[in-house]
Amino acid sequence: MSSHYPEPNGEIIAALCAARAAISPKHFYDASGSALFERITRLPEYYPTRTERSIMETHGREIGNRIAAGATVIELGAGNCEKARTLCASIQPKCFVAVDISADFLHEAVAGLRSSFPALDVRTVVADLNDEIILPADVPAEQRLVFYPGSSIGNFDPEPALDLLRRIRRLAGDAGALLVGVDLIKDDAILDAAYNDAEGVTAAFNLNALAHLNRLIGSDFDLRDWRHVAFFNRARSRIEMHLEAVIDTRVCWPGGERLFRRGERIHTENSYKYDIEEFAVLLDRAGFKQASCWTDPRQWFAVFLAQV
Ligand code: AVI
Repeated sequence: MSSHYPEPNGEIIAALCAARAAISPKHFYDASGSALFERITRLPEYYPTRTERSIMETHGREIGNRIAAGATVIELGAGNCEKARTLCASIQPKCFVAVDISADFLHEAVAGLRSSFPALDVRTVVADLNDEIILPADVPAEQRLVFYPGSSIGNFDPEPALDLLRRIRRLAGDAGALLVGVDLIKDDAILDAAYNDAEGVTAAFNLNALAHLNRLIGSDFDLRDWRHVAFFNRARSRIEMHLEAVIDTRVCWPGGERLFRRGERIHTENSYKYDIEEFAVLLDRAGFKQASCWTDPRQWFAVFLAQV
């Protein structure tokens, strides 16, 4: 195993070489990964997207009434901007800023938004949410609504999630708000099925991280040597996704290599599931002192509007 490499690949390689090998979930989202994720959101087993949508449809008017008119909407992890459409139609912001890690996907998505809302000032910012989120200087600072749907906050471990909420609090400013979707704790069988769909789209999404890494660091992962593993870890309240070597396999990259034994895993993602009170406490600790929450009849998913 080799462990000392110059940035930016150093971090990726150090994680691959760690005793518990890992790939950051941000490496899921190249163009193919973003397209696969879109397919996941439409799968029968993957309930979060449609449950969140149903909450927004049922309670959209009430949510909209609590948000200042003329706000600037900043969507984090914007992806295809589909969720922003409904929000923009109901609260009619002057400015919309789509923030995402995948540049290609983002530019395509906002083109559609611009043609549907010609008067809307639409901006794009390519950013990694692990860092401070810097917007162009002329994005209005007042009445910002940060929109973070899809329970993507669940992909951060508890401390980094709190740090991100604090960065969002700074981004929103003193008169701003956060509208955030949060997946809730439920039966193992429902959770496990959502991350092990029958069609194998989630497996393809997970394996695609290896193809992405091959391009990023010049490694030679053979996707056929790996299988998708996902399960709910109730003690830690999170779905864990891993890639497991199905044979002994040696992976090489310029300047290094690692032998993975059959059964050895690379941890690729955590997806935390919260209970409502626990998430409200997290918002409070991040500096959002008032929060309202809407949920679906089965209490599978929650949408919080958090104000400073
Ligand atoms: C983006 N994020 C909220 C998804 C989730 O459910 O944690 C990513 C995902 N991973 C597998 N399926 C979906």
